[in-house]
This record gives sequence, C-alpha cells and structure tokens, in this order.
Amino acid sequence: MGLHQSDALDVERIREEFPILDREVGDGQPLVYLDNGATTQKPDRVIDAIADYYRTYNANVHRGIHQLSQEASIAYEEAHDAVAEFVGADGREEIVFTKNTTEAENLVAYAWGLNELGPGDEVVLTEMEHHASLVTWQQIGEKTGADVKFIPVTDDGRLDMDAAAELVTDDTEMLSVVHVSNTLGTVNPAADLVDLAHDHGAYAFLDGAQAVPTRPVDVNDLGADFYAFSGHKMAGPTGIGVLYGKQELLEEMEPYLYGGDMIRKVTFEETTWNDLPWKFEAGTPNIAQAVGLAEAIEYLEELGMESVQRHEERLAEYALDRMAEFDDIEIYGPTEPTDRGGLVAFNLDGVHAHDLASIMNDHGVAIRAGDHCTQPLHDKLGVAASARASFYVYNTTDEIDALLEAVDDARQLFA
Ligand code: C6P
Repeated sequence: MGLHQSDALDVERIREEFPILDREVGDGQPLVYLDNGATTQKPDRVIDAIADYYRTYNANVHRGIHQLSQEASIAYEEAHDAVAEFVGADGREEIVFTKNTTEAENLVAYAWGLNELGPGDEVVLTEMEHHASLVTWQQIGEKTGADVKFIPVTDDGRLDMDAAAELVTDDTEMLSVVHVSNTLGTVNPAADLVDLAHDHGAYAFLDGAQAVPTRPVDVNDLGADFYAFSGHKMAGPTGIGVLYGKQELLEEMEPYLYGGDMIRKVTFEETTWNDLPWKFEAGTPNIAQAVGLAEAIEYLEELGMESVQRHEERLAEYALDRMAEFDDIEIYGPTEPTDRGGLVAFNLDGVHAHDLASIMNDHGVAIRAGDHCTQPLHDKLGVAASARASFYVYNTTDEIDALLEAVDDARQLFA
C-alpha cells in the first residue's frame, strides 16, 4: 500500500509535492490553479525523474551497446510496461508512445482510416468530440469519401443513446467517442458504446484524455479497440501521449511514420517493419518524457485511482452545488454529480467568458475560457465560449470558494 492510499486523499500533503503551488501570481495572490483539464501540474518526483535521466543516463535508445544506451533503453521500454499495467493492456506491444492524444487520434485515422475507408463507409462520432478527433475524422472522411455522423447530445448534456443505436449501422467502420467530455464533464457509457460498435462489426476508439488522469481505466474491461490519452494531463510531462491498440489490430495496420527504429530490414528495394510497439515509434522518441510519465503513473498508483476519482467527484459536486445558488450562472453538462468528471464549464449572465477569466486571473485563479476545442458543441449550446474550472488531486473546496468570490467580483463590475 502506498504512502497516500486511503479513502480520502491527503490534499495538504499532496500540495507539498507540487512546487508550483507555492508561487504567487499577479500582485501577490496565491495561485489557485483550476485549469487542470488543459494540463496538470507536476510533482517534484516527476521533475526529478526527468532531471535524473538527463543527469545520469541520457543516451539514445535501441541504438547503442554502451551502458548508457542500455540503461536508457530499459527505462524507455519499462515505461511502456508501466502504462500497459496502469490501463490493463496485455503488454507493451499494445502501448504506442505518441506526442499526445491528438497524435494518437491521427495515427489511427491515417494508418487505419486512410487505408481502410471508402465511399459508403461510415465513421460515427459524437457532438461532444474534441477537435482532436472531430477534425481528424472529418479530414479522413473528405479524403476517403466516408460519411462522418454525430451522435447528438441531449439537453442535460448526455449522449442520446437511442439515436446512437440508430446511427451506428452495418456500414459503420469506426465509432470514436470521448470517454469523459472536456467541456460537459459527462462520463459517457463507454463499454456500452464499444458493444454497440462491435455488434455492427465496427471498431471502437475511445478518447481518454480526460478519463485516464481522473479515474481507474481498464481497456480490456471496456473492450475498446483503441484508447488514447496524454501524459501532461496526469501529472506527467508534455510531449508524451499514449495510443493503446489491440495487438492484432496494430499488427495488421500500416505504420504511420517511417524512419529509424521502426524497421527490421531495409534494402534499396524494400523494407520490413520492427515488432510492436516500435513499428509505430519512428525516430528518436521522447525518452525523458517517457521516464517522467512512468514516474507520474507510479505516483498516481500510490494515491490510488479510486481515491483520485472520489476526490474529483467531491470537488465537482461542491462546485455544482455552490454555482446552483446563483440564478445568473449557467452550467453546461449534467447538473447531478453522477457520471460526471471533475470539471465544470459555465457562463455568468452578461459577462463574456474571457472577461470572467481575466477577473479570475486578478484574483490569482487560473481557469480556461474559450471553446475548449469543442466549437461545434458550443454552437449547439448557443454560446461562443464558456469558462471552465477543472480540478485535480491538489485542489480544495476553499479554492472553489475563491473561484466563486471572483465570480462575485465580476458580477459587481459588470452589473
Ligand atoms: N483538451 C482542454 O483544455 P492533447 O492536446 O493532444 O494533449 O489532447 C487533446 C484532447 C483530446 N481529447 C480531449 C477530451 C481533450 O480534453 C484534449 C485536450 C485540453 O480541454 C486542451 S484543448
């Protein structure tokens, strides 16, 4: 059992592990960091693991027989094992390191979609997809002639599952769904959607960018064919993301990028591919970032992902309750905390989300304002932008109170 493993997270102790939380912003306000959906902060041990790699065993991987290269290669390969175990994959063969979730989406869209799709085929997405998936499949649709359809979002911010059952047909080749919406906070019924895809012979891709950092995820339990997430949203570094793919599918797929390390044998006439996952990891990879991600995973495992999820749910519930006290705050997404992730997007009557974020900033409160890379969803909601507070393991209810104080300030200023 890890140091922190218990029902509730020891937030005071956790905060000490994140050096950035000590800093002040503006004219001396303590930082209240509520922009974790965009990227989370990093604990000392992740920063140290990256520095230790550069200080003591920096070398390229899979290219040298000298000791440093061997040490770096082992750490890089073991990072794949750590990720595989964390998300319940069968082994490192199923874990491809990418730059981020976006690159993982593009990898499947290009390596699979471009080769397999054609006129008459359908790709089904949802109206709450992030641009990383929406724009990517839209482009693949344009290039291949495949139709791209969208499962509608209901007024209470959930997927219309009756419409989903109609939209997914035997012509559907891929169902790509966000596991936890970065705007509505909705936790989608991922396993049911995977089953729906499989009932029609389609593959299922889950975008887990907001899910893996905040709750236990087991790709085998979900049955997903592909699953993607980013290291930087889970206390790890930027520059590293993960594509999980079922081994047999990755074996069949063409590579996405060509070059060094992804090959087995090259002649002037032809090339054969390396084993998984290296077949999809061309060129010098993000070694330091892989080391940092493995450390972040160990850290989260010590906290316990069930405890992380409960903490997120408690904060979301508190924020929803507090915001519900005010008639001039419109909340997007499910208003009950069930099946909801730890983020709340909202608008204050008469105040543009950017102005609100700017007033928050004056209070030392960091939130995101804009369309959160879900423009079509915002169109559907009838707003150009929203403000979004998103929580992580170090956030407290006091910080949500600070957010509400800043909202009050904005209310007075714009009254
Ligand atoms: N959402 C947010 O503030 P990248 O940028 O590739 O690491 O992740 C893309 C991505 C894909 N899917 C979902 C559900 C996401 O939330 C994100 C990233 C950030 O909401 C930046 S737009």
